[in-house]
Amino acid sequence: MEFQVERTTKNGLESVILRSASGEFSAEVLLFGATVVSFTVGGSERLFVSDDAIWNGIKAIRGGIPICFPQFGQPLKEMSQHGFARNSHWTLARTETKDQEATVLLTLQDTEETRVLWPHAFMLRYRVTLSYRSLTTELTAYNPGDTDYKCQMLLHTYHRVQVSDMSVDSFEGCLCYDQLTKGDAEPETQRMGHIDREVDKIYLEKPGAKPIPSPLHISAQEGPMRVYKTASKGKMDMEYKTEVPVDVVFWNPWIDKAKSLADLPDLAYKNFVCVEPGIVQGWITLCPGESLTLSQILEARDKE
Ligand code: TA6
Repeated sequence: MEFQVERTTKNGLESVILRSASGEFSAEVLLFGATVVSFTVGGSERLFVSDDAIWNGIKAIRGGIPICFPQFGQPLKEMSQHGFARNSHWTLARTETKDQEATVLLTLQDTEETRVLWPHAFMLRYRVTLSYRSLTTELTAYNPGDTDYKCQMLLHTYHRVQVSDMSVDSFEGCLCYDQLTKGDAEPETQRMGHIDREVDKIYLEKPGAKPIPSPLHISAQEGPMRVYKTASKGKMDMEYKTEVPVDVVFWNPWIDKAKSLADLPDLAYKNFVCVEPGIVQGWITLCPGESLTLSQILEARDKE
């Protein structure tokens, strides 16, 4: 199967389209925020992007796969929620096509502006690969500097679904921290992840707790989606890496929170669920010369 790459623009923002020559599969990633804004399978869009998203190259796009780095949420108040990667202008480093896939590599490194927010040298490489039925997004953070830094990272993926007919299989038994109640983390009792109210849960992967399945299975009208997640830490450009646990955030704003988001139509909460692999419990320290990689594979299946 032949794949192609095309540089273009979307709503005035530079983008790269990856597609199979047949047109059966495609993906589009912006240079702004390195945000993937489309993944289509058989002509069906599998990611959600808000109709009210703001495409001004300043505010992060509401939807697709925003990148959260160097923080998730806003533990460091001097930096915006979810960090600056998702509203920074990335560099297109390389595109590549092979007989079974197409890849685009985007990079971001520290600038005067980022050093004001976060006083560290860093390099991010984001590899987006489209292949048969699958979209792989791999984010690597490097420490090219001479002092340690601590970071978090997360791929804030918006899946296009009808929440009334959607389930995630399965967080059952996984350690769950509920961001709404902010109590102690407890094992999830629900067999299937459903949405019938505001949900903002962080499932924690840690020694002694039930591992979060990889893949997670999202069942939806649009067709099943499998979400694979892995992370590793090592020395830059050296083979040996150690595995890093990957947490998963499960979010839908529901009615009231949706109304509070200016870049989301009031009723759009019905049309997406966020299943977000990331490294968000505590911080990962990268010593000079170390790297941290988070990978997500979305594998779209046909409607059953
Ligand atoms: O991923 C869950 C979350 O942290 C929610 O608490 C909600 O704030 C969501 O991210 C969206 O955040 P944003 O800054 O994109 O509006």
